[in-house]
Amino acid sequence: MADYTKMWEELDIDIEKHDGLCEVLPMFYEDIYLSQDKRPENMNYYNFVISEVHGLRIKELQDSKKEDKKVVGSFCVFVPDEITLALDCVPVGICSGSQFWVPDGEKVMPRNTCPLIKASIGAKLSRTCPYFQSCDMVVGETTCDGKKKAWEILGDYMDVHVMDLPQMKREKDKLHWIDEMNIYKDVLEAKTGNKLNFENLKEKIELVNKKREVLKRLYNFRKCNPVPISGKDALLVSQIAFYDDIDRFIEQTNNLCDELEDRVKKNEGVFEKDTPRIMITGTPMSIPNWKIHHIVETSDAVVVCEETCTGTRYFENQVIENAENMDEQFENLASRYLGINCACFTPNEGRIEDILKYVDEYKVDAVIYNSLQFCSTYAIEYKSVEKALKAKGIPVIMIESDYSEEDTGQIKTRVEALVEMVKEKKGVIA
Ligand code: BJ8
Repeated sequence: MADYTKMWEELDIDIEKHDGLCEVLPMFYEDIYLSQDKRPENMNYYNFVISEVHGLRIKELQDSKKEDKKVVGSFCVFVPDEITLALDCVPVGICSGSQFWVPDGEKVMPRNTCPLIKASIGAKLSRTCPYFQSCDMVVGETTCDGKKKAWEILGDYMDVHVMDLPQMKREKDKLHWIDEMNIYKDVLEAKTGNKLNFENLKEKIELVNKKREVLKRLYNFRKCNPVPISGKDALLVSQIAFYDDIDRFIEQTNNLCDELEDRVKKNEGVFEKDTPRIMITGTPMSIPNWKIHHIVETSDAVVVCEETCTGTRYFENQVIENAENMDEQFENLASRYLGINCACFTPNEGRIEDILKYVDEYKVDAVIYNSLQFCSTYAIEYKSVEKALKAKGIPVIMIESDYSEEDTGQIKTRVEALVEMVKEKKGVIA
């Protein structure tokens, strides 16, 4: 990586502390990612993105700012990128997945708060995340209680706009979400001086749909046996989708998919045919949270699908492109976004339907229900998911964890037991 110290200084980064962060990531990445066998060649692009995660992409954001574009950070897949992009802003997902930031988050939040929230707040407070430092504004949302209260703290440090996400999916909730998207539009228009119109919104609806389409294309290859790409690599691509330049991401991911198509034709996989196939469902996995995937894929199994917000919830369901005016565009946006089945909603049967559908589509042998510690909505929802999976004869375990490595051995033991059970069931071992 080139020397970006001057740029980081201009972003008011705590250079010394940031150096500590930059030191560990390459080793961590090498151990987890570069050690994999038979990786698709096109993963080199994503290796490069990671190697420049605090460098080139940040420089690109600064260049956009010089062209008067605003950088808008978000923490949830409900924030409509279509509106952000149509108002000539650059959206970046800034959920944090590293233990590095947790201690700083704990300075202002109770320890028994979800690590994703503590790390996100800690990333800002410690001035070690150049994405946060690049943001002209961040958009929070009223999903879980922890996040709701975190925005109040974050508001002391930067410009925060909060979108009031309904917690049910009735007609009046849809109208409320349309209203919230309109308020978001007004806030961004005031900030940028730009105006949303039918044409610029149409263009960005089509663009974001293309991003969803390519992610869906990638995931479809994971339905094959043998699987042409590891779960770790697919997760990485999804994570990068949140902050990479959208046009480049679509192009590069299509290149990767072309290679995977070729692999499938040749019956080439990254794991042996019939390797136990695991689906992960639950809370999102932000960069660099690769913990569970790494454990699974070093335990003689492969992750074939994530029913998470860094997985299917991010790209499933397109925004319908048949609108003839802006009211219809907002209606179509609301319909698509309210189709996301987050545990913050009640009832949330749609999530169970999705999980059962993916079990069939991805030929899943077992499910790992992954919940970040202290996330009560996902933890509580486990029981109904477990019941539905058991009724279908699909083994499931729940893993509650944080970003630290302390419980890795214990989790590995449980995952190995699950994999053994699958192998016995499939008759792979006597
Ligand atoms: S749509 S999953 S991205 S809210 S894990 S912070 S819920 S205590 S991240 Fe999420 Fe949007 Fe829902 Fe998806 Fe709270 Fe739970 Fe932590 Fe969570």
